[in-house]
Amino acid sequence: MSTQRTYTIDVIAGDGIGQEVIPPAIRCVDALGARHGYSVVWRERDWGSDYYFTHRRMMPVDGIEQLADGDAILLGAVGHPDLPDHETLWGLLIPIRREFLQYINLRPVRILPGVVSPLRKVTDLDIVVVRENVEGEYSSVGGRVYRGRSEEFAIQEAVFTRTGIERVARFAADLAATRRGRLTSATKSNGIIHSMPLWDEVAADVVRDGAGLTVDSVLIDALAAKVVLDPGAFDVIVASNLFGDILSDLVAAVAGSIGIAPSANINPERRYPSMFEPVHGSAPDIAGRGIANPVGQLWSASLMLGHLGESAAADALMAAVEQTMASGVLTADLGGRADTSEFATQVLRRIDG
Ligand code: GGG
Repeated sequence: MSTQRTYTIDVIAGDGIGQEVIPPAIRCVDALGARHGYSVVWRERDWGSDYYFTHRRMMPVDGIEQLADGDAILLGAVGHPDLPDHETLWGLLIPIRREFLQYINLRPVRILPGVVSPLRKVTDLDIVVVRENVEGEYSSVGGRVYRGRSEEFAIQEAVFTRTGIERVARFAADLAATRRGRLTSATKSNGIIHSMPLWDEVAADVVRDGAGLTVDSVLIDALAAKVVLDPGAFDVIVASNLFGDILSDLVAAVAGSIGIAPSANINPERRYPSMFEPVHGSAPDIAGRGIANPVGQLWSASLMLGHLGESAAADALMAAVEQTMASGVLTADLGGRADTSEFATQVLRRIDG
């Protein structure tokens, strides 16, 4: 009798460099499967901006239902220079996060071997941003009136619920307890007078009995400065949808490049598939040149393997990535000369041992 574990994973390479960084991730996950006793049925979805140009939508009407019975989703990038960014995001990425209640967006960042921070004195950086992922400032509540006229205005509401804040704060506190025990909550309750005081109160309630945790609440503007000046002082940062998005790009840039940063959009209850995607977008400026850094995608694939319970394979993938980087094989965004394919070949060589 076979003991092989099989996973069904939907893969949406999407746009731009998503098409270039997804194939190495698939090859690595398959190569690890051969060694670690699992196999993957990849369901490749041709969704994204090219799909939009033919169908006037980013994914099929029943796209969410098509994904619902999979074990996980591996996403590349979305965004096209000929389409408004809100069309591409709200046509694909955001519906998946919301429909599958992926309310945690986990964004770990650290300085990987072989990388020198652009701020040379920064050598100590190991932070996880826990971003609230289905509400907050990313809300569809609002509207535009008098389009194109001088009287035109837009109203954009942010939606913060007690449940939404509580669950993200709890997840972040639990995570901090498994790490260095330090939790920072990003706020702006001095200027945003309704939602942010609620954020502060609920987060404080959640962590009140967080035994052994050091907890603080820092205004987002001061926090942005502090993570640049002294990133070593931070461990886990919990933030709203928008603040978490901005902070994680900032921290990734300080750690060397946005190209390395992974993310996991998690439905912690496992009622629905979770989605794994690099933090970077489709990068039209470098798309098609084969020079994209695949590390953010490979690290995201490692997070996916960990979520599926394949922790040995997840660790082996990151070990292969880190050994490759430590050997001096780096892509151009990190000052190296390797292209996407050469980097992937080196990682695969290490996986194959
Ligand atoms: N890797 C997925 C991607 O293309 N992300 C681009 C982006 O702008 N994301 C915004 C967000 O995460 O909210």
